[in-house]
Formats: sequence, C-alpha cells, structure tokens
Amino acid sequence: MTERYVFGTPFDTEAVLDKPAASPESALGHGLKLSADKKKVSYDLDKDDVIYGLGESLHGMNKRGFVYKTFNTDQTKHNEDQYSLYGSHTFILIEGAKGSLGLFTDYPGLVTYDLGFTDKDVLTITAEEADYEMYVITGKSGLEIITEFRKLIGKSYKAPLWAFGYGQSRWGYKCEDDIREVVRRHKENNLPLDAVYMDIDYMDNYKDFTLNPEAFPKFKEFVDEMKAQHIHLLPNVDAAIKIEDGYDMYEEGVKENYYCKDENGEDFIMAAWPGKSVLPDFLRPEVRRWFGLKYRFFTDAGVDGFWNDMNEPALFYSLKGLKETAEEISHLKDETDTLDLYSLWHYLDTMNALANKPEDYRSFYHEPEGKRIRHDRVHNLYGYNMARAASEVFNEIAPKMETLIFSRASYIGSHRYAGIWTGDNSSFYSHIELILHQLPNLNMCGYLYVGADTGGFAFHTSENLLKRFMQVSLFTPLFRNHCALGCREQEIYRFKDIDAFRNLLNLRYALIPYLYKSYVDSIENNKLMFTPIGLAFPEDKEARHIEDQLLVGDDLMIAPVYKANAAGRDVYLPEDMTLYLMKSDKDFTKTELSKGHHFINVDIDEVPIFVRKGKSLTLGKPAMSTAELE
Ligand code: MIG
Repeated sequence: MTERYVFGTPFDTEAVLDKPAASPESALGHGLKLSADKKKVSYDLDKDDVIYGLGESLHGMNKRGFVYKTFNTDQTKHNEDQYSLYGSHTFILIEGAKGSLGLFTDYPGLVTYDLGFTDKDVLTITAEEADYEMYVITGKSGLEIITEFRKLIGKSYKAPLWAFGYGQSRWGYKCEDDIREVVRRHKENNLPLDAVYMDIDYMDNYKDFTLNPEAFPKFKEFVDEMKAQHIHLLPNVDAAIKIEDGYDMYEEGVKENYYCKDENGEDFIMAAWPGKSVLPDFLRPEVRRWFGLKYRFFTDAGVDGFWNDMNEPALFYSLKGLKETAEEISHLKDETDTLDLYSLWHYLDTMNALANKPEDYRSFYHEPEGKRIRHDRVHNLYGYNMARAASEVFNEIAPKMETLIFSRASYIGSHRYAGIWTGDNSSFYSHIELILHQLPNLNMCGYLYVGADTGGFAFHTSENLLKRFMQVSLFTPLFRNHCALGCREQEIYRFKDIDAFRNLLNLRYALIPYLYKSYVDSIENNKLMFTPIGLAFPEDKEARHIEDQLLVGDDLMIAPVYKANAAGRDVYLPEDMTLYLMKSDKDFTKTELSKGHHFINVDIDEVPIFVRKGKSLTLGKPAMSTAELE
C-alpha cells in the first residue's frame, strides 16, 4: 500500500507520473513523526533494523550508522568521509522487527538522511525546504515494497542486448588510430569486445557535438569500419556548452535564450572542460528537444551509444566565484613575510573551494514553464533531464538503431530514460566491495542498467586487482573497463596473463543470455536483478547482515572475492546450493554445499557461482561480440 503526503508546494520532479491521492497529514503513522516545521520526518530504530536504499551512495549495503546528503556531486573521492555522489536516490527500505517500511522523499534539492548517526536509535530525513512529497509504502515483505515502489516510479530504461558486451574505455584515447589499436589488440588476442568509448579528447576543444577534425578526418567511414568489426563507439557528451563566437550550438542557445540565468537575467557563466561555458536549461522541454536533436550529429553517422558526463552539473568555477577568489588570494602577496599558518590554510582552502561551491548553485536559475526557480532547489534534476533530452528523441532521430545511453548524474525518474555508471571510483579493493553494496540499492531505486569503472578509474590498477574487479563486473549489465588520464594503462592486453582474462570474458559472454533475461525480467516485473540474501530470505537471521553476497536473477548467487591476496572467503548459504568454481565457461569444478557457513578456496582465476536449489546454470556459447552470439 502506498500513502502519499504533500508538504508545502513541491516542485513536480516527474519521479512519479501517476500519483495516488494525497493523505491528510494527520494520517501519518507507522511510527513516523513529523517536525513542527515539517522539514523533518523521524523514526525510532530497533536494534536489528536494517536500512537499504539510497542507490549509489557510499558505505555498506545496510546504510545504517552514517549520514547521507542527496545533492548530486562530482565527487572524485569515493571515500568514507563523503556524503554525496553523482546521483540522488531518495528511497529507503527499513527492514526490522516492526515489519518492512518503504519511504520515498520526493524533493529535488538537498535531503539529509541521518540513519542512526547522531543518535544510533533514530532515523531522520530532513529536506532543506518544507516543500516535498513523502511516499510511505507498506507491504508483507521488503521485496513486495520494492516492487510497489518500482511500479509507482514507472518502468526502468531497457538497454539493448549489445550493451551487455564488454567495453574498453580510457580517458586519453584521442584519435581514430588509438581506437583502432584497442580493437586490433583485442582481436589479435581473441578477446571479445563490443564497444570502445570516446572520452572528451575526441571533441574539437571540448565542444559538444563536434569532432577534432584532425583526429577523426572521416568519421562516418570510421564508424562503418568499426561496425564491420562489430564495435560500437560511444562518445561522451558533457553538460556545459563552450562560449565561443561562431560555435553554432552556443549561438543558437543564446538566441533562443536556452541557458540558465544568473540573478540579473544574464546567461550564467561557469567553467567546465571547455573553459568558460553556459548550462542548457534542461528543465525546459523545448531546451531538451533542441539538445536532443543535436545527437543527430552522431546518430546520422551510425553512432548508437552515449554517456552523459559532468551533468550534476559539475562547476570547475563560476565566473563570479573566480573573480572573488582571485581578489581574496591577491592579498597573499602582501603577507609573504608575515604569513602565519592559519592564513596559509585560508588561502589554500579558498582555492580548493572554487569548484562546486554551494553559493554558486544558489546563484543561477531555471525557467520551467516560464517560472523562475533557483537552481539549488531543483539541483538533482539536472542530469536526469539531460539524459532525458537524448532518450526522448532517439526513436525519432534513429528509429532503426538500438541506442544505449547512460548518465553520471541522476535522480529517481531518470531511471525511465537512461542507465547510470557509478563515476570515478579508484583502483582499490574496497571499491570492488562497494559495487556489491551499490547494486541492490540502485536496483530498488529503478536503476537496472548499471555498472562501475572496472579496474578502477583513479589510481593504478594491478593485474590481480583487475581480475577481481572483472569477476564482479562480469555479472553487471554495464561491463566497462575505464581508467583516468595518467593512470597505469589497464587494457587487458597490457598484462601477462591474457589467457586468464580471455576466460573471464568468455564466461561473461556465455552468461549474457541468462543475464539479459534476468535484466529484462527485472524491468518487466519491477524486481531486483541483484537481491541481498537478507531480503530474499527474510526469516533467516543469519542472512540479514550479509552484504557481500547477492542473488543474480532467480537462479544464481554470487560471493566474489574482493580482498587483496585472498585465497578464498567465507560464504553463508541460506539454502543448499551447488558451487561452480569457474575458470572459464568450459573449465569448472562442481561441489554440492549444504545450507550454512563455509569457507571456500577461490584461486585468483576462479569465479565462484552458486546455483540455487532446484535451479541450473544456463550458459550460452561465448563469442567475440554480442552480434556473434548464437
Ligand atoms: O572531470 O571526461 O567521470 O569517466 O573519463 C573529469 C573525462 C571528466 C569524469 C568522468 C570520467 C571521464 C572524465 N570525466
């Protein structure tokens, strides 16, 4: 059952299209307490209550014991001291002694979730303004509540089958030949591959919907050449538009008044990769359509995949903020003889605070339906509507193609338009574990086409770390090896043990029929693709606190090894299962295991797959690309 409470005058996020009738505030029950100013809802937690949800946020699968802030942030450090990442997924599920309860706070600005942090026994949800909707969902089980919530927010975006192929990416591929080499070296080594990503260096001075003409002199021919080898190209499309006379896109937007405005009604000037830039007002349908139709530049050439980046939106600085900062640090030159440490820190902090400044997010405006609204109040809808801009026109501009789009920033609602990736993780073992925590929480918030940068984005990967990363990612819909500029090259063919990597890719391709079926089933039936065993076996007290095992679809369970130099791991089986230790789709051992705790030995080249009681492991035949799958 879903109850809907409306406080103040909420902005319509379009997260829920078909809204149930509102309940009077006095009906708010289930132990939920509303503060006098109506900004805060609180709830007393029992000792063993588990809290799921909040999508891609950091920390455990059980979110209890920390504070989370939903304000989409270009956060390159996925460490435990961060409160926000790129997406705001404001649904939580409380599983505990009093039953299961789902809460969705529909507010597109800052919402603070204090989940037993300030007071270990109290959960509070605080919206920055008392203008939001709260959906309270009850049901017989956590899984039933999740399905009810997913129905409420509408069917998730469905990516094409080819999007389950392996993709190679690196920030730093610059030209046709860089991409050709990636493809060639995969082929030479018999490594399956479906996609190569084009990161921002393909552009002409970081201008959206342009190509560096020297690097891509005959783009259409190049796309065809790649297609002939079953390779999809996926350009990165950023949010900010370069200010440059003669850049047609910029000029059209100025003429039509399509950009976000500052306090004085002038175009708000900020900086991202293109330098001084403006931000399209994606909250307006006509701006979305204009931007969406620009994708023709690529789709006409046969490009059928895209990733949207920097769309929190990330602000390297605002022009106003830069001027203020420059003024402030100019005083340093008078202090060089007398500078004390506190002043030094002040100057350092002043520079560091230039990017993504809260004041900047409060200093520009959107004009949806002619109404002026300050950006911070609708901040989390920006990336949502950028992805939507493309997704809404693909059928029109590329009716014969099966396009893929995924975004970095998101808010519940954008799950209907695009997938997401989890942004700039690092080559850390702890970030393999993080994926396991994010997957089910993303799924419950509507995101099914998801994946993390495999091998890690920042920092340097090692051969064994990449293997362990791949052993998780080979189960996720988006399976992309991606890495940052300046970090150790991490294409598979850079390492010694190519045979072992090929085996992992073969296993992935053999699993694609099962994974894609489970993926579609999760979309059609509003289910999780990745289910925590605590939710699947709610009566099982042991299963409740296990965060590093997941059911994948209806038949399988995974329990990956994600610790450095580990020879194996502990596993808890909530029922009898068959363990397949898989070196490849063809080379495996099979062991029957009974319900309960086990230590399993897992070699660096083995992937443990558990087949549930009464189910079987269905593998297809691997292929060099999804197009060649039988
Ligand atoms: O400021 O396009 O998360 O995947 O490689 C960095 C360059 C901008 C951030 C993305 C990352 C991408 C990078 N981008």
